[in-house]
Amino acid sequence: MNMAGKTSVNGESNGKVHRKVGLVYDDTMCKHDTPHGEAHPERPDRIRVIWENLQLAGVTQRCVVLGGTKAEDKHLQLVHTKDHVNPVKSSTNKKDYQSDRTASLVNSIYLNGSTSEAAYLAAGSVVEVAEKVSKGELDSGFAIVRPPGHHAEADEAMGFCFFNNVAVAASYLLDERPDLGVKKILIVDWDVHHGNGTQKMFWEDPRVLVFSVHRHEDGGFYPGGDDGSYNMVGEGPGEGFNINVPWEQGRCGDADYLAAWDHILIPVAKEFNPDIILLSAGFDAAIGDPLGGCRVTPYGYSVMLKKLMEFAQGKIVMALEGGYNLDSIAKSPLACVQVLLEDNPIQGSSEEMPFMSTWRVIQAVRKRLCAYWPSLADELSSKLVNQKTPTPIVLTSNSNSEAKDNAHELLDQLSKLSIEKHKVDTKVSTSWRSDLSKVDVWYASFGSNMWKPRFLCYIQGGQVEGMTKPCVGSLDKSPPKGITWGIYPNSLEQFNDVLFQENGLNVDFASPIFGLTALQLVEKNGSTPLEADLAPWYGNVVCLGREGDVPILTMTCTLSVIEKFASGEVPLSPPAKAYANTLIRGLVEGGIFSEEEAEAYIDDAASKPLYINGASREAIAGSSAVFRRRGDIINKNDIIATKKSKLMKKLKEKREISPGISDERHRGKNEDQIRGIWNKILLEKFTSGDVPLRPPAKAYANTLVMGLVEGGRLSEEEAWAYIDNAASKPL
Ligand code: X5A
Ligand code: ZN
Repeated sequence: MNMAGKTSVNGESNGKVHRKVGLVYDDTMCKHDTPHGEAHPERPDRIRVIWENLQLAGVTQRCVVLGGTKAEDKHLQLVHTKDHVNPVKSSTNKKDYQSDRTASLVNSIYLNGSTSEAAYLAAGSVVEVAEKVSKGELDSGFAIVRPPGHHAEADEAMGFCFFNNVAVAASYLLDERPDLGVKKILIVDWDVHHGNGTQKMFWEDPRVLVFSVHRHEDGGFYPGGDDGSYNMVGEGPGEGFNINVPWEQGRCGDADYLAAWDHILIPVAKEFNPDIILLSAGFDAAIGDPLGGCRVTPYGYSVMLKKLMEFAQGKIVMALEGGYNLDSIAKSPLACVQVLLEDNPIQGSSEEMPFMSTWRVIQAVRKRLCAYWPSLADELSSKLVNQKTPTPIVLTSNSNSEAKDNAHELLDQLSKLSIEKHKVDTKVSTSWRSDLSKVDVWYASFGSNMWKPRFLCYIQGGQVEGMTKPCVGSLDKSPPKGITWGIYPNSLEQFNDVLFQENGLNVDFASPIFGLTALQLVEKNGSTPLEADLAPWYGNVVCLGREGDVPILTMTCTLSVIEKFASGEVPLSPPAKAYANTLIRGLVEGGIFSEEEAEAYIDDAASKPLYINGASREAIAGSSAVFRRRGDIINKNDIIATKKSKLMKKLKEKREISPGISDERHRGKNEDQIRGIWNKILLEKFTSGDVPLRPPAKAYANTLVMGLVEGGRLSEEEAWAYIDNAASKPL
């Protein structure tokens, strides 16, 4: 057997040379903890879950595992003052932090008897990996350390940071190890917060190019002030060697970060041509992070990292900074280590477009820095920049209050948000929007909302044909990201605003109509009713499944409403013309039907009696699936055939007259009220899935499939399998 090229001591297997990746993990760093065991987002479990997940995935065996190394004082003092280093060092012996809780929590810092040891290990470990990578002993490495470092300034601990681990390592390479030949260092800081400490330490140093992308919001986001602005480019010889990409808003995701990579960082890195890259790898811009409010996925992180591997022969040293969602912080670092190992093609995709504000920021950064980096000089093409919908107006609060740093307090607040609670409660009313704005859901459109302009009215305000009055829109008018016809990604905040408006309620409610408790319930049970008096019609929220971690929600009418149809209390009759037109537009927009076909389709649907029996009653109550069976898929030819039937013609005529105008039960009702009744009826037909073999349900399934296919994520077959699977799962 010829083993050549299969295995070798140099990490070669299957003909592929694997890269030598160093990992530092040392349990001692877990001993840094809050003095009285109070909950704090920067907690020991952060590094534990990263490590456990790497082990679980079997990557630790394929890396070079190193224990922690303590930093030397003289190396810390390359960037910190003695007066800063010494108190941290001696904090081990001090007991005053234990007796004075408030002092210990000042400036987003806490100490216990092991803080000093952990801080020395964190800085020393990054130095160790940086040295080994510079020497070529390792190709790259990841120091899984805490406490983090990038907020720490020369003489100040802040933002959970004591020593600036990455800055210490950079200075060590440049000032202490000229023998290693490292002359130019690129520091990339993708932690959601600005790396204020690192910026200051290399402010006048052209050997270190500091790049930080962060939520800024004009100085409103931690650490705040002007330091994180794109005008901060460095000074003296360091002028042009400091680059800030300050997001104007939260909720930035893969598309926003990758746009910053493609249009700022990567072209500059090409020009700068670093000898090594140090990565301040916080994972608090990750989707689900309680502090960050952004939505970068593991895939996004891996692509950002992969793009950096093109430089410095892939010599990258990752150092953990923030990241406070234990689930996200387990996944994204694993995705990154897999990139460092270069053994897997990157899995995943992003359909989102950058926010308008993202392009604005990128343009501003390029303009400010193009004097130093000629590759930034060109105006971005308007085609690129206009890929996204209007400027989002983000009204949610982005306070950097300490309360928000405290996961416990945050959870406490969230647990107070319940659908049972609609009384004005000042504490809740100030927080529910910002809290729910960070929770992602997909809104699956139905009925008239399948016509995109109509749905957008519920988000952005306005009125389209077929609406009786203008919508105010959501208080957060930022456009849904990456609209795919039929399914709209959304925040739970906006979903609430759609529910409010669909039910004729004001959007300035003091509490959500559908909060986190309700979200949990709907995911568990498949559907959940809202409080009856608040939501007379669309009082049922249904979970159609999940796309990744994000639940797909829609709303239907309740069983009691369907019973009203069944009993004849609310009569069934074709929809009003304007409303039928809206539905037709939606169907045509989806590309399933020509206008004629869509008309026939609606007519056909309107001609069907509301069929309701025990089983479908149950289905509505459980509302587990709008598309119950595979055989329920629309057959376009059938529709076209139906269209030609005489019955269709009759029904069409009937519709054009006016909805059931001669009906006894309409006496005393005005046109709007009558139309309202028909609207609900048609809505019900499009949503509940109660009527087996009823065309609207099929069409709806089709639109979902088309949306998924259009998004480029799935083949048609895969999309059907996905929908079928979602529909068949008992939720
Ligand atoms: C390293 C890091 C965040 C500090 C937030 C303090 N620090 N409010 O993510
Ligand atoms: Zn951070």
